Amino acid sequence: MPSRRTFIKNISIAATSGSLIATSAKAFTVPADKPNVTTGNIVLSTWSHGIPANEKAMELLNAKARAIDAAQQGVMVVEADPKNTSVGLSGYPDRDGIVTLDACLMDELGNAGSVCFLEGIDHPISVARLVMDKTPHVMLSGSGALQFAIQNGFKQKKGLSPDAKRAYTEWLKTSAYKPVINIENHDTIGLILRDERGNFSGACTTSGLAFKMHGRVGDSPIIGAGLFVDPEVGAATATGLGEAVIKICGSHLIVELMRMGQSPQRACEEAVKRISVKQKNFKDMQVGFLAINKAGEIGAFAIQPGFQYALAMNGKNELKDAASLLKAERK
Ligand code: SD4
Repeated sequence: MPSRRTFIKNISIAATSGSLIATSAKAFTVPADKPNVTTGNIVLSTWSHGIPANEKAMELLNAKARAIDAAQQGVMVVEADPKNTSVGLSGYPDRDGIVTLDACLMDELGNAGSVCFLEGIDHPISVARLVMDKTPHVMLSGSGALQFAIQNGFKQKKGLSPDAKRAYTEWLKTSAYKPVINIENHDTIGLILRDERGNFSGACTTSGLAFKMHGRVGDSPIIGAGLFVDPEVGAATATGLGEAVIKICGSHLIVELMRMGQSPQRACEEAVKRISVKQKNFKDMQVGFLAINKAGEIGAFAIQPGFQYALAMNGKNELKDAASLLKAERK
């Protein structure tokens, strides 16, 4: 154990040469990365459905809309897609045959709104927005979230999309409950952005794991897990097995690492590494992270190969492959 004097001395040395992380065992520094500054609007989002989401968000940013409006309306494009089986009401149901939705957002001031375990509403992200704007709370769940949505003019819809109905009927043949992580498929949309004035915002929305237990809530509506925005530092979002992300407070961890000087890429890698160290079954799951910092640098990293993300900046909107901890042997 270092003496108090040594500890304090270490702190002052660390404070001059980088950022300090103190644990119960020791204090150590995180060497700062040198940023490459990028100007202009940047939108970053998960999976190939991020392309149309980015397009919408960028259109709004170019028209000088508020960062939060751009983030919200970007993910609404995906929520509204009737072919998408993992976001919005066309998503696959839980094991009781009911689609339950999770969504959250954070604005350029660090305000937050969230809904979880919400049934029958087309745009859960818009309900989350109202929670943020109109209530003293951050998160509403289940029947309370639904009641609030209906009071605010949302219409409740019942039933499954034809695709979801087919998949559910097939699943019922075995009813084997084991989360199958869509390693190569798209799932949650997490969208984070930095506008040309340096404002950050983010939005995250999903129907969650297909055939999950009724009542299961993943990382996507949890501030600090599926999404985190800090106006002073940047933003991060997650996709994949929510249970793994919640256990390390993934998005918050990444933003804190960036606060201490790590690049978004290194911070995403560190978060994935944290999962691999703490969670023995990490080889059987997929988690992907995205991050963006004040300088306009971006980061993307996943456990498994196959995680794609959409990046819009400098007049382009492109789908990219994220690097991963594990090699491509699964493909
Ligand atoms: C969740 N991260 O609910 C979300 C989406 C998901 O496979 O399940 N992806 O955990």
